[in-house]
Amino acid sequence: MHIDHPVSVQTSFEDRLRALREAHDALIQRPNVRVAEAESNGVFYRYRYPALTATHTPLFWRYDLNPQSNPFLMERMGVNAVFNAGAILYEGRYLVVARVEGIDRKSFLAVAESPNGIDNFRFWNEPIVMPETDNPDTNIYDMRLTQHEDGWIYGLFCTERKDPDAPPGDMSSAVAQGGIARTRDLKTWERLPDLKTPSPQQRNVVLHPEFVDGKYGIYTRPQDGFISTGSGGGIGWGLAESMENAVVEEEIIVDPRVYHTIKELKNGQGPPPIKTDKGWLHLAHGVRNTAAGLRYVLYVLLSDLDEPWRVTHRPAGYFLAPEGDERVGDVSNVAFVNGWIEAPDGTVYIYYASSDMRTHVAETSVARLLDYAINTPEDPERSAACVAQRLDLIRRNLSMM
Ligand code: M1P
Repeated sequence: MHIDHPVSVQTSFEDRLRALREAHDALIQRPNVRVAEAESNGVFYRYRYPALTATHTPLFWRYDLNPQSNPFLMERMGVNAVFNAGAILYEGRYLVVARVEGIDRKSFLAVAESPNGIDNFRFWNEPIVMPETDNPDTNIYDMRLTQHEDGWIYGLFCTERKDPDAPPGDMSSAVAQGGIARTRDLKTWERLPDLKTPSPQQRNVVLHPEFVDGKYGIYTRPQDGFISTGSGGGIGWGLAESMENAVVEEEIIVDPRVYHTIKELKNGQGPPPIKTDKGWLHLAHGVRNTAAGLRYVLYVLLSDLDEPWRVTHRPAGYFLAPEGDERVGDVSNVAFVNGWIEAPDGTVYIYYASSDMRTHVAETSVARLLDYAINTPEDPERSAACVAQRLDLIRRNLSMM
């Protein structure tokens, strides 16, 4: 009979701890590598390794490191995934607020910091302690960070609670709403009341960085149910007088769902838009249904500088779709984004997540994104028109050869 001795000897515990620490340090310190020129479409560059995974979380979040209470040095509280990260350049530091999902399925939010925005992401010692409202959240996730011109950093996130009207035995029906908190240092957070809108549910709610007509501009995603947007027509927009009691009385649709496109089923604003001299650059996600389930991809929009709710350019199709290993995870075939950072030199780091598992970084620039947004043809919505569009490109190219 094999007897598994609880370690028995202190050195075994120490050896195992040393091995875990060495592996963890090596992971955190591994330099990330931008893909080769020919592996990029020129619009953006992927990096070879994920920027953040469950394994990047500190050992002391997962293990009881006391040999007396954990003689086998077993993981006590595992982490399942690190994904859907908000991002901000804070006092010159590259910070993301990641959605960390425990193996108990509950998500919480935690700051990880990198010296360069690409690699060496290290979590701060403690996750964010997000105060609850009178109606406690069951789950919180997907924070969008906005440095607002009022001086606060706002974190808007999804708060999910069990549907109080769910019939007995229904353990799935839930209600999603826009949670709001603000901070000055990303350490101490003040929770504000959830956003109120005319829509039954909300997810993917994002605060515009500047006042519009003296009010707070808020991107919304009206939805009838927890999963299905139902009659919710796309990415919405509304104004709120204050963030201390944020109410959007009227929602308009700024980017609708469209038949036979990458956003036929659902869409949602990603991070807060980036201001440029040609308009506001937006990154969003679009969802379509397939025989293999939902497919989430990222797309770009450009909107008017003075009227950010008025979209001026809609490049056709997706900007980034999950590929290779990115396509596999707890929710496969998903690319999702809620964070990007514009560096002082105009480089843009996009923190996208794959398949609800891990966080990646892609690199582009404001100049490239503007060129892409302005010069990529819009979707003409019919095969024949798409062929005409492509023939135009082919013939112009051939005429130069
Ligand atoms: O599972 C994919 C994504 O599903 C939701 O996004 P949406 O509301 O657009 O369907 C979110 O729960 C998101 O966190 C998740 O990544």
